Order: sequence, then structure tokens, then C-alpha cells
Amino acid sequence: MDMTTDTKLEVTDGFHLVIDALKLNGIDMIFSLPGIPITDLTRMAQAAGMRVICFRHEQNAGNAAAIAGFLTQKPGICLTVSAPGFLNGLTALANATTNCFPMILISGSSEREIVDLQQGDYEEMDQLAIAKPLCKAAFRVLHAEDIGVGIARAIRAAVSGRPGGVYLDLPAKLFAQTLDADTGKNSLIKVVDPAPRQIPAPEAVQRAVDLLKSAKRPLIVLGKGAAYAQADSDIRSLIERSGIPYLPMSMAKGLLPDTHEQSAAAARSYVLPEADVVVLIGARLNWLLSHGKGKTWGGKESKAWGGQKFIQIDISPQEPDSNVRIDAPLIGDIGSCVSALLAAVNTNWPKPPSEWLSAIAERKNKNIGKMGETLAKNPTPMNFHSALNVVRDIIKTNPDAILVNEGANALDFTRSIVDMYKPRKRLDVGTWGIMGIGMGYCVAAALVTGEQVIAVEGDSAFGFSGMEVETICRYDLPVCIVIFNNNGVYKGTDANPTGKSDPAPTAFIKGARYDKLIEAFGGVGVHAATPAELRNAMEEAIRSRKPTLINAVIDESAGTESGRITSLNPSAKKK
Ligand code: FYN
Ligand code: ADP
Repeated sequence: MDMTTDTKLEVTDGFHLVIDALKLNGIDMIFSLPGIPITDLTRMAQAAGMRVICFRHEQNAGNAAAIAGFLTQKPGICLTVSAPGFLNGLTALANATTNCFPMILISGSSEREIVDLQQGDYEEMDQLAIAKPLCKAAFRVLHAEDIGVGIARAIRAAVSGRPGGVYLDLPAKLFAQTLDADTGKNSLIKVVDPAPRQIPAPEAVQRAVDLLKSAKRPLIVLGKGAAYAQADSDIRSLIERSGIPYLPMSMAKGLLPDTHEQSAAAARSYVLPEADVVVLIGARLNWLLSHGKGKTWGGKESKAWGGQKFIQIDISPQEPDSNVRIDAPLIGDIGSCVSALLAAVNTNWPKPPSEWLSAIAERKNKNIGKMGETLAKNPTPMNFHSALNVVRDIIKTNPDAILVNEGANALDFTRSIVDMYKPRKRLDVGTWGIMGIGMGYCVAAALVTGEQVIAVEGDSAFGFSGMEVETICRYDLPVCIVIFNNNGVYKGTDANPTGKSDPAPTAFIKGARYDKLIEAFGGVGVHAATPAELRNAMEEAIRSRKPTLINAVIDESAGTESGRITSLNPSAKKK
């Protein structure tokens, strides 16, 4: 038989149909960890020109897929083996769904007949049933001719409306099923308009405009939905033309430069209770916004309404009223909603009262001044502030770099100290405050943007995905990991009260040299005990674009339990 490459294949199979369906829909990257039954799928995908990025643990591959989805508005694909591999990926899928990131977890699964009769197969598990409650949609394909439909449905479910995670179950037997090549080709679907614009109703726009016009102390809150929407210039115009102060949620930092005159980030605890009308753009009133009520919002008691009226721009019609009354829901995609508002906010738009703006400016300048004083100190050993002062400068001179950030104190201090200058440059623990996103996010961010990635990691947070430094070295990615090493979870000073030899629950090995870890894989490891050493190492990492891990030694007594959210930790509250 003639097997030259230009010989037309007369039959195709499940493997090729999965690959062809993904490619047909513009998906050219898969985050995976090969094994039974998807090893050949990873090989064939690579042979077909896709980038197949393989990790050391599926959760990290899943997190990579999720953040690729956030950055590109295309579903990130995570491909795993069955049962345990699937379960490892599922954590990332659930997290993606919680964060409204589009992602598809594709897992191979064991033989249906045996699984359904519970006869004890290799990696036996009813994966579809387990995935269903944890994601936006879940599908299984049993016949090769349905692969096209399965992938099309998965793509639509992931990116349309409120984005989220989708599970696609592909039983092992499916891959080897053959089909006439033409029939196979015709069964594939190129999804047309997978995330259709959703235009807000004119009366909803008018209602929002009327409410906003009545405001004496208006505030705009930008959430990561606003970052996802890629409506950057309209959002900026809305804010600048209206003159309304804005507060960026963590991953919305940089949508406008954090140094923007109208940013109220440094006056958060002043603007939330004082505002009378709040426009939420792609931000939910969940725990991160104290559910829109209570003391944070000027309410008299913990669950009391503060009196604010809300305009909520969101693509999900079910989001409004989930915590407090929303007077003007504006349902649609953020691009369409913001441009509709922008049409009303023309040159005659009344600027917010100057008393409001000057009161904010006063608080803000005071906080920024205080921060400046703290950052100017140079204690020995380094603390979070003196180390972050360096990171702050590095991001300022490299505004295109992507900052990945996880931890407790390492997260909270970085969020308020390191200014971001461009949209979608700050990737962090998100809605759940989850640890373990670090290295997966780094890998995907470097690959899909081509930019330098800088990760600021708590020493505890890093541990969840640390083995992926091998992946970072293997793909030779421009990732500079800075570990804030204070010898433990929160800090390193806890001791075992019994006097026995077991270390305290929150304590790690003192003086650990994380920098040695990356050297095992050919990366650059640096031990930095001073801000100057940290600065040199970061500058060199950026110059060389080499995989780099900097062990930044932080005072082990620096840091508070649970960072800024100590109040959520019952035992810590008692202390
Ligand atoms: C902010 N601030 C600043 C600046 N930016 N001061 C000076 N300069 C600048 N640039 C001030 C801001 O006004 C606040 O002061 C304070 O810094 C903290 O700001 P932040 O972080 O925005 O506010 P806060 O109250 O911490 O926000 C609540 C939160 C946040 C829930 C949104 O804590 C958060 O995102 N947490 C995620 C935590 C998490 O997931 N952790 C992982 C799990 S750890 P005041 O106005 O004076 O208050 C497990 O243990
Ligand atoms: P943050 O944590 O930054 O406050 P959230 O994750 O709570 O942000 O909120 C994001 C919101 O944005 C979700 O309610 C989601 O439905 C919404 N959203 C996501 N993408 C879009 C879009 N393109 N158009 C409108 N709303 C969107």
C-alpha cells in the first residue's frame, strides 16, 4: 500500500476526528498529561501541528487551560486520562466554572459496559455523572460520527453567555472507531458565532442611565468579567468621559493603569460605604465585595444594606439580586452594554460633584503617602514591602509582563503594592481564593501571550504546583518565579506547643533553598536575601528570558494569619 503523505486517507478514526474538530474551530493548543487511553491522541495532535503542552499533574494542566480561556476568549483544552487523572483535572474545571473562564476538560474513560455494571474496570468511574454538578455542561460521545457535534456543543457551552467549564467524556473505545473519511469530514462542525453578542434592551439602558444621572457619589466597580470581555477602550472611555471614580477588583487591575487619577483603589474602605450609586461591570457581589452589604458598605450591622443603589452589567440574567436588590440590571455582553451607556454619556454628562472627588482624592493620597513611607524602609531581613517595592518597579518598567500571584500575605500585599498598567496582566487566586493555580497559569500565560511572566508566590502556595518548574524548563518559557520564603504557611514562627519533635502545622523547613529545585532541570536559581539581589535577579531573568526561580528570603515573622481575610478564619479570630 502506498503510504506517502499526499495519499488521500480513505478512512478516518476517533483520534483524528477529535483533532480535526478542534483544529477546525481554531483550537491549536492542548494542555495535557498523557496516559491510557489518550497517549496516542497527544502524539497525533502534535503530529497534526497542534501544540501539546504536557504537565506533571493534571490540575496544573487544567489551570493552564482555564487561564488560556480567560486570556483568549477561546475555550482552553485540558486532556486527561480516566478516573484519577480526570479527578485531578476536575478541580481546575470547577475553579474555571466558578471564575467564569471558558475551558473544556476532555477525559478518556473506561469501558462503558463495565463501568455501568460496576464490574471493576481499570480506572472505573462514572466520570460524566461526577463532573455534571461541578461544571456548566457535560457531554459524552459514544460514536465517532458524533465527535463533531460533541466538540461543537462543548465549545458553545464554554464560551457563550457566562463562560465556564465544560466536561467532555470520550470512552477509550471511541478513539479507534473508524469511519469513511468523507463522512467523517462532513460530520465536523465549525461553530458559527460561538459567543454571540447580547445587546441590552433599550429600556434597561435608559433605566441605568437615569439612575446614574441621579447619583451624587457614583462609583464604578470593574471585575474580571470586564477584563475578560476585551472591551478595554470603551470601558476606559466610559470612565473618563463620565469622570466617575472606579475600583478595580483584583484581576481587573490594569484595565486602566492603576496610577489613573480616577482609580479609587487606595480609598477602598472609604468609597464603598460612601457611594450612593454603584455600577458593577463584570463583578459579582460575592464575598470579595462583602455581598454588597454590612459594614464594608456602611450598613449598621453585619448583614444590613448600606443604602446603595446598584446598576449591574452582566451577561447572566440570573446574577442580579443574588445578594442585595439591583435597581438597574443591565443584561448583555459587557462590550454592548458599555457602548450603549457610552452613547448616553456624551459631552453634556454632568461630572460627579467635586466634593465627592476631592474627598476620595484626600483619602487616596493619604494611603498612597503612607504606603510610600513603608516602601522606602529597608529592613533586614527583607519583609513583604521591601521585596515588593522591587517587583513594583520591575512591573513599571515592564508593563507588558504578566503577573501571576498566589498566597495569603504574598497575594494581599502584592495586590495593593504592585501597580498594573495594562489589561489582563494580573492573574491570581480568583473567586475561590484558591492555592495551586501558580505554575499552570505561568505556563499558559507565557505560551498564549509570548510575554514575560513573573510569578509572585507564597512559599506555601508554590508547593501546590511546584513540580511544574520542570515543565517551564522543558518548554523553555520566559517565566521568573519569585518565592517569598518566610518558612511557613502565613509565617514561619509557629512552634509545636507540646515540645515534641513534629513541627507546627504551619511551619516548613527553615531556610529551604527553593532555588536549587529549578537547577535540577537546567533553569536559573537565585538566592536573594536583599532587595538589591532580588532586583538584579529579576532584571537578569527578564533580559535573558530564561526560566528562573528566585528564593527571596523574607523575615519569618512577617505576615498575618490568612492575610487580609483573617476574619474568615474562626480560630485565628479567637487568637
Ligand atoms: C489599595 N490600597 C492602597 C493601594 N491599593 N493603598 C495605597 N496604595 C495603593 N496603591 C489600600 C486599600 O484602600 C485598602 O485600605 C488596603 O490597601 C487593601 O486593599 P484591598 O486589598 O483592595 O482591600 P481589601 O479590604 O483587602 O479587599 C477585600 C478583598 C481582598 C476581599 C477584595 O482582601 C481580596 O481580594 N482577597 C482575596 C484573598 C484571598 O483570596 N486569599 C487567598 C486565601 S489565603 P483601606 O481602604 O484602608 O481598607 C488563605 O488563607
Ligand atoms: P470579580 O471576582 O473580579 O469581582 P466576578 O468573577 O465575580 O469578578 O464576576 C465576573 C462577572 O462577569 C460574572 O458575573 C460573569 O457573568 C460576568 N461576565 C463574564 N464575561 C462577561 C461578558 N463578556 N459580558 C458580560 N458579563 C460577563
